[in-house]
Amino acid sequence: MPESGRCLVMGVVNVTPDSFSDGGQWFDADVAIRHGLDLVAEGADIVDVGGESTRPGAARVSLEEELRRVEPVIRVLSQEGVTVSVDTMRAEVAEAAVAAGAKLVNDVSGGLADPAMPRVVAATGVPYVVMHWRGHSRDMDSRAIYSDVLTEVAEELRKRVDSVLAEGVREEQIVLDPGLGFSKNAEHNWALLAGIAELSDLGRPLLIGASRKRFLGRLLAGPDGEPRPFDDCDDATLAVTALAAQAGAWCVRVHSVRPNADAVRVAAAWRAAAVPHADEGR
Ligand code: PMM
Repeated sequence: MPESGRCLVMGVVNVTPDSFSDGGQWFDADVAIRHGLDLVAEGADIVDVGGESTRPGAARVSLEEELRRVEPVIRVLSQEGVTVSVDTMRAEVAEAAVAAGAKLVNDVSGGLADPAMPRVVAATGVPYVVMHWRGHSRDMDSRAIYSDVLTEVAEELRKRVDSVLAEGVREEQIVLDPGLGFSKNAEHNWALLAGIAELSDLGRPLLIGASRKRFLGRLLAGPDGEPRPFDDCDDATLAVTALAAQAGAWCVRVHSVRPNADAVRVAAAWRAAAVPHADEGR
C-alpha cells in the first residue's frame, strides 16, 4: 500500500449501471479506465473498482457479469501503475482481480457473503478491507437496529476479525470499516463517525466511506424537508474527510477526488504541526 504518513484517498470507479452516486457513468470499460486514470491525476492513492451496486434495494449481479465488468478495468489500470482495489463480496472475483493486478480486496460484507473469501484473501496476502455488514442490499435497511451502535459495530467487527484470522488472514492484512449506510440510519452513521477514535482501538487501520451517502443529503435537506441530491453533497463529504482524517482514519473512499485529496493534506499538516506542542511541558 502507498505509504504517505497521511490519510489515504481511495477514488471510486463503479463499473455498474445502477450505483447510488455514479451509476451508469463509468459502465463502459474504456470510460472507466480513463476515469480511474483521471482520479489518480487528481490525487487518488488507490482506485477502487466495483462491478456490483450495493445501493439499498439493489439486486445481485451474476458472477460472470461482475467479472466481465471489473477484470479488464483492473488489468489496464494496474498495467498503468495504478494501485487498484477491487470492491467485491465474491472470492472468485477477488482472486481474478488480484491476478489482474489488484493490490487490495475491499469486501463490504467482511467475509460474510462468501465464506471462501477469507481463505482466498489469505492466499493472496493483499490488504483486506473488512467492512461491518449485516446483510445484502435488498433488505439491509430493516437490519438497522441497535441499542448502542458504536459498541455493537465494534463488537461485530471484532468477531469478523477473529473469524478471518481463523481462516488464515494475517492481522497486518486487515483494514476495518464501520460501513456507513449499510444497515445504518443517519443517526447511526454520525455516532460511528464520532467514534472513530474508539473504533481505532480495535487496533487496525480504518477506512471511512461517507461520500455522497444519503445521511449527508438528509442533513442538508431544504426547508421543505427534501433531502439534498447526492451529487450536491460533495462539500459535505469534504467536511467529513477533513474531520475523519483529523480523527486518525487511514483512508477515505470518495467519488470526487481532488478536493478530498487537498483536505487530507490539510489535515496531515495540522496533525504534524500539533505533535511537538502536544509534548511541551510534559
Ligand atoms: N460504500 C459503498 C461501496 N463500497 N466499500 C467500503 N469499504 N466502504 C464503504 O462505505 C462503501 C464501499 C457504497 O457507495 P457507492 O455505491 O456510492 O460507491
